[in-house]
Amino acid sequence: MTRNSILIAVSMLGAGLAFKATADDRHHPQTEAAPVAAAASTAALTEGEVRKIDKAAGKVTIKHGPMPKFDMPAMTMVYRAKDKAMLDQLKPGDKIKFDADGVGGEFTVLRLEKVK
Ligand SMILES: [Cu+2]
Repeated sequence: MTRNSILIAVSMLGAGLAFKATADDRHHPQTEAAPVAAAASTAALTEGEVRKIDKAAGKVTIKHGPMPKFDMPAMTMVYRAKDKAMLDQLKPGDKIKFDADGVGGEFTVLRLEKVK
């Protein structure tokens, strides 16, 4: 379900971009890279489920879907929270979407939102 919805979102973006590129091409051929970057950041949000929270350590265990950015398959792993306050609103079992990156050698959640 995760993979399919990402694929659908990406192909919809692709269709939109193709249309835009065609319309703008003659005047601004050098701007093509900008929409691609926007698409990448949209696709970077990964779906996951909170398994465990360690507020004292600022860590959260997330069962997440595939993360193409890290060439990572679906798995359960521990992330550091960029900001410990991010963990206040979470409890085990919550469904989330999040963005993560390697910060100081640790996988770190930069941003997350609960999925209703
Ligand atoms: Cu992982």
